[in-house]
Amino acid sequence: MANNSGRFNGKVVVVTGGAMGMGQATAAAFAREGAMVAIVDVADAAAEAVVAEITNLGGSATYIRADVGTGAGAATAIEATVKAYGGLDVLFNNVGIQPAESYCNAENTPEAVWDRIMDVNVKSHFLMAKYGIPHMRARGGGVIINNASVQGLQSMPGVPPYAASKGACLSLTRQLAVEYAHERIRVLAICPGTIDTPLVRIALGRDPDTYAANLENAARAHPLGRIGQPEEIAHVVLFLASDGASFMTGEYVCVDGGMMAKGAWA
Ligand code: BMA
Repeated sequence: MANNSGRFNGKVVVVTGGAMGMGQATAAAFAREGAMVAIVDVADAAAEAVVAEITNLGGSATYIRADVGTGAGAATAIEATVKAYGGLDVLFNNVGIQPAESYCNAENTPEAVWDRIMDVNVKSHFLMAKYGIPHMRARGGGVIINNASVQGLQSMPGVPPYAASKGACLSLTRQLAVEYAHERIRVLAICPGTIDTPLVRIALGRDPDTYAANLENAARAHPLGRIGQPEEIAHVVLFLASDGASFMTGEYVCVDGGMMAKGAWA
């Protein structure tokens, strides 16, 4: 494949939510560097398009349809990956949702919205780890990277389940890291700021009249003066999954244009 550095030659990588946004960019980046990539999602057309994009360039990718917020879905995703590629080295727990109907205070948050966000954003991370770790052990180690958010570190009005899910991702990252370090399984998290993805377009475009203003505000909240691109997340995930990060585990990395560095008074 073009630009193959070989950094991930022979490695098997699973990306949940791999059809779009950060998942798509990261799946493509892993494939460009030699990995065999299982793209797990429920958005068939978008996922097939990512697979076609990768395979047309000579890379290896396959689409696995599974709802990883359920035990059966996560088990299927891992089994199908191992069947396709013979093992598992890297798990990017990327999938996340922040649906328009979730923007409200706790009193008005329907229980079903809370449950769905928790299932997709955090339970899926647990379930994919649960079913994936035995296969990493069989290879003598592996890397799990959880996609959290700056919203797991600081907060704002209107996001109770989303914020709670992202805080939980960070705690789970630390816990798994401590538990499995002795088996050479490293566990890390990233905290993206606002990234140009379908999730963020939904978030900023809840009211189409204010979309442009919201986008400008979002850009201003980042000291670098703009929102991020999915490829800028992919670069960091690949580094964390690589041997270059061999002494990192249990840590999160903000990829947020300086947002978390900025004081409220600044
Ligand atoms: C993300 C999403 C985005 C938001 C960003 C920064 O996780 O919630 O909608 O812009 O955090 O707050």
